Amino acid sequence: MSRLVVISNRVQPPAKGAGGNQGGLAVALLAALRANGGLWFGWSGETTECFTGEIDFQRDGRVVTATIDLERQDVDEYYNGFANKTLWPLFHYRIDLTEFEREFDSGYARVNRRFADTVVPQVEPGDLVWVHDYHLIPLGQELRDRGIANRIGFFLHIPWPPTGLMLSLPSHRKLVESLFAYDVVGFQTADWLDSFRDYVLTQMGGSEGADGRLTAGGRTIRAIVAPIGIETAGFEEAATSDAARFARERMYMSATGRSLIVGVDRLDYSKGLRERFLGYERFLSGNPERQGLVYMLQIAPPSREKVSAYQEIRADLDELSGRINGEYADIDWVPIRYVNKGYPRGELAGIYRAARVALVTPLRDGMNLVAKEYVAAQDPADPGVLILSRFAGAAAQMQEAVLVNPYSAEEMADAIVTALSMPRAERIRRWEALIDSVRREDVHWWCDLFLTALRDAAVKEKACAP
Ligand code: GDG
Repeated sequence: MSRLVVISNRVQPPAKGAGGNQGGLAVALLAALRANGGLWFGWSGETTECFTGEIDFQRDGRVVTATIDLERQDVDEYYNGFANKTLWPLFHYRIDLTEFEREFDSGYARVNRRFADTVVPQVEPGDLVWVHDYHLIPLGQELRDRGIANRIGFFLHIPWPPTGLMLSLPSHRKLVESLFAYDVVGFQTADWLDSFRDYVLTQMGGSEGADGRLTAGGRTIRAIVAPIGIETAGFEEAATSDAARFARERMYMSATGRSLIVGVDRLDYSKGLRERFLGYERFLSGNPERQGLVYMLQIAPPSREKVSAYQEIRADLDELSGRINGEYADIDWVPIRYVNKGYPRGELAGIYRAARVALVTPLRDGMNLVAKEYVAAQDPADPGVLILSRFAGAAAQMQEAVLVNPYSAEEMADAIVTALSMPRAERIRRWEALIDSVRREDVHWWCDLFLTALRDAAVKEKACAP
């Protein structure tokens, strides 16, 4: 079987992440690499005075991680700049937060070139190369320019914006053209793929062939839908581990019989935390008889703290949670416990299991792994209820959740009442349908789906060559 070379912005050395605060993507990629064996290349998260291209290799079983340090200017222009001040807000439909700066463009291009220069000597003939996410869209083109003829795939973890929004990016054409250097381009949902296809057909004079093939500028790619899953078996196990049991006990003891409503999100404006707090407040004000019988735990570890929009949302949520607590709390009850730190995976699984309801209500989200983790962590005999935003990619696979419009405080308040009063039989029926797809379409299924498309794409192209 071909070796896998994964390239993503950040790399999680396997040893460091074990049992720790690893994000869903890190867990997913490690699972793929362990199954295939291979190399994971990316930024270390560290800065250096002058870029050297020196690689730090670490081996853990069949997985080798290879990381490079970047210059401060790279981090400012590429990571904080183009990736997180331009592409992230724009691709999450937040044009009001999108910043366009030429330095961001050039920093993004420079770092993609640096990644290519450094990784090219590590790529062996026959390797499958899998590039991840919006930080590295032009990397495939940079690899081709350096003579890499391997099969190269790209997976976008976040939404693809509608064409009208995409056009507001000054370098939109160049960015999309560079995607045609890949063999396969994967999206989380049919909605994001539709938006991409629309751009290609209406803005590039492209055409559509069979089997998801899109041609533009004389080049053909296969565009597919591959919804990412979680490592379900591992997560189900984590939910009954000692760490999980201990966390659950802690929750029960401190809850004194109250129902827990949980939210777990990186502190990010796309996750709809402000709207969630307002929805919960509407629930409290509209249902005074339920006050004191429930509480919300919102875990929100800070992220991207150098970007001002993230500083603003943090201040905003501090203020809002404080106001709601000030207004509704009693001497022995606080309606919102708002925690700005992360918890180890096992504990998180226990917290999910202790929760009667999960609020997963992003305003826009590529997929959302928390929704799947919550389902995987439930007690089959007495499962909790998932309230899920219609605008999360996960909604396409999780129709048995209680689906809500996160912009509507009333809908959210109604959904909380529905969830809290849902009879056990209905909770079990919905959960069984949800866990079925979370188990079937797990991270291994996702990897196989993408990598099979990538292997097939190359075979078909060779077969068609004159
Ligand atoms: C992008 C896309 C897409 C959070 N707090 C803790 C913790 N987490 C973990 C969760 C989950 C992960 O972080 C977050 O995953 P999401 O899917 O919600 O979101 P993004 O970080 O925005 O990721 C997203 C994803 O890529 C994968 O394709 O689903 O749409 O935006 O796994 O559990 N983990 C631990 N402690 C915490 O306190 N251990």
